[in-house]
Amino acid sequence: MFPVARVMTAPAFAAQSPSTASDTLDTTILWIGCILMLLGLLSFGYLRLTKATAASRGFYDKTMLIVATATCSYLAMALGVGSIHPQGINTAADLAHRAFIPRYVDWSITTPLLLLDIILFAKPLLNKGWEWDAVTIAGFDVIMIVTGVVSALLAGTDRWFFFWASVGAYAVVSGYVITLLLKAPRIPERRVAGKLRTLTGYLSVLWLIYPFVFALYFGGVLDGTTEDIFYMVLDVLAKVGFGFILLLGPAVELVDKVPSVAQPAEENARVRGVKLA
Ligand code: RET
Repeated sequence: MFPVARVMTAPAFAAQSPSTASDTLDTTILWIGCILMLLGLLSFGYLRLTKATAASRGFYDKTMLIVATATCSYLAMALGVGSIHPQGINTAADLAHRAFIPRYVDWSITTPLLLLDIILFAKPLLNKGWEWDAVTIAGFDVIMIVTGVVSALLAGTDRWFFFWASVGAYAVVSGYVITLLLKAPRIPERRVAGKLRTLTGYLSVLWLIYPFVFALYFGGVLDGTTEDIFYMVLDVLAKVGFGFILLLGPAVELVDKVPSVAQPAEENARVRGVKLA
């Protein structure tokens, strides 16, 4: 029903064309991304060694896993792996029209981990059964990325069906994060409540920019180099910036000590109508 676009890996045209100034700039941007992610990894490793407690170390480990994944993905992209041209390569302009597969593999691993960081940090707010909320939100997040890849690989109008499917999944994820943002003030420990507000607000604003970059690039408004710059800056802020906000200061060590403030009324609303034997 949806004809998948022609995927050409090494056509004669591409093999013969000399690399252009914008190719070199693209590669430089990807190397910068790789180095910044690596620096993030080293910094979080240092914080893990000097600051983590038995209860908080999971936050450090997840954050390190996130930037380690991104370091590999940026390295792969900088080395030219997995660049797919959905429309084929027939002219020089087609070379700039591509989707980097490592980018989407990276996002499908790291965005659920980022959400998990937020959900575990918000644990004092969460009702019984929150583990299922976490699975559901991570599931919608993976749907968001996978439909995003399909959208990137399709050409023509078919692309936009999947784009909107991805936006639908994004709305579920973002809606959940915003409920945590709104409930954050219920947490009595001021430093934990403040940090949760910052993390959820920061994530909500940054993640909102991705679909716009995607739509503007595939809609022909942004060129490949500008798209690369946007994604690199956003990725560094969403991973390294987010990691520093999460891990600096005492909040991550305190969250485990905060008593649950989950509201019994919300708990009851969920089980209303279920009779116990
Ligand atoms: C896509 C496809 C088009 C529609 C939507 C998208 C959302 C992407 C997001 C990505 C977040 C990435 C992060 C990476 C961290 O390094 C896939 C572009 C809604 C929200 C946070």
